[in-house]
Amino acid sequence: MKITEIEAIPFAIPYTKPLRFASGEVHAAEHVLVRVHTDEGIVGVAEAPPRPFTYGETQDGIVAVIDKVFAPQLVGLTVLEREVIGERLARTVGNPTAKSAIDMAVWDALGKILGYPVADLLGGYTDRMRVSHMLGFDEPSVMVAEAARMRDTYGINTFKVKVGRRPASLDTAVVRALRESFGESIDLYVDGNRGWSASESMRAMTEMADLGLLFAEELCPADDVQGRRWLVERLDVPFIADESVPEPADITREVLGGSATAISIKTARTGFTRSRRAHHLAEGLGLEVVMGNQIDGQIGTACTLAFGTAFELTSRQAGELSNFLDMSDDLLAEPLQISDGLLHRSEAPGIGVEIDPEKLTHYRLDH
Ligand code: MUC
Ligand code: MG
Repeated sequence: MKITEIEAIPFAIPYTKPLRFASGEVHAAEHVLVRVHTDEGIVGVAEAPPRPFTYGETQDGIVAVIDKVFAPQLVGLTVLEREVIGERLARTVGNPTAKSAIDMAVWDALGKILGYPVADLLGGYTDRMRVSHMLGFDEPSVMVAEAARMRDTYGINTFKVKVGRRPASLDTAVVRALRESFGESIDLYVDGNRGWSASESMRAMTEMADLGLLFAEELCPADDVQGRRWLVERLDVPFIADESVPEPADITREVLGGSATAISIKTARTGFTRSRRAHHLAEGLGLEVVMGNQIDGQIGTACTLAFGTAFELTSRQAGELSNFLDMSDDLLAEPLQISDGLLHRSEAPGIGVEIDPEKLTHYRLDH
């Protein structure tokens, strides 16, 4: 059970098409594979996606903080001591995806040692989630064609539309075109990645009032506290906090302050241990939850799925589990398969993923 080594391996896999949104764009999965080795020869894995526009982390920075700061503090602890591990990681501020990948790789190792899926160890609520697909910025006709492809190929019928451009009509035209093309056969919600002001957000939401949106996510800057409260009070759909709640404590502050009514839980930034705290807060505060995507690859998606399927509240809404479809390849020996709009979790111990050694050799950047 003792941790003997923690590896941080940078790799890069190109996207087939870039994902564009109000705070940035992603052209390649330049992630870090984290491997936690134990003294019985078990290896737990997870991946950290650097998102400088959201958390300030970079690929080089994640490798450095794991090699130089985190690994020396954790080697020698056992994978059962997850609260001690969390306490040591918390001595360093920031670095949410580096910390979370370590946490999830530790859970993966624990699951493999015990012989149970992490989803069962966490809660074991269900074996599947409905999938929501994220549509990045483009022309309305291109975004409608992408949604049609996702529906026809994978059976996906929930879409999160990226908004936050100026003028806002660029985005409202997309949402209207989607509703007109698919009618009530799809569910739609929007994510602004903080792109609009509170008043621009209100005008756009008024313009889309007849389009039956499920949620609005992070439309305007979180530090415009007054503007955001003003907006959230006036909206008649739940307002999802994403970038404004990187830590469980932020959820309490945002919700009690009246600037959010729902949350996105991303295992990429809160791992399993702190996502569990976020889930319990959501339950206590009566919040809707969407399992979000940090533009994860298949390993990260398997982590989101393991956590999402563990609880009723996290599996109620469709989870954002399909960004990996835009990648040209991945590291897994057996790729995740979405069909009938569903993703089933693996029954294998741990997170349930196996790295293909040849793919890792091909895509790793460190030799
Ligand atoms: C999302 O839900 O916002 C884009 C930026 C980020 O932090 O996550 C992605 C998706
Ligand atoms: Mg978001």
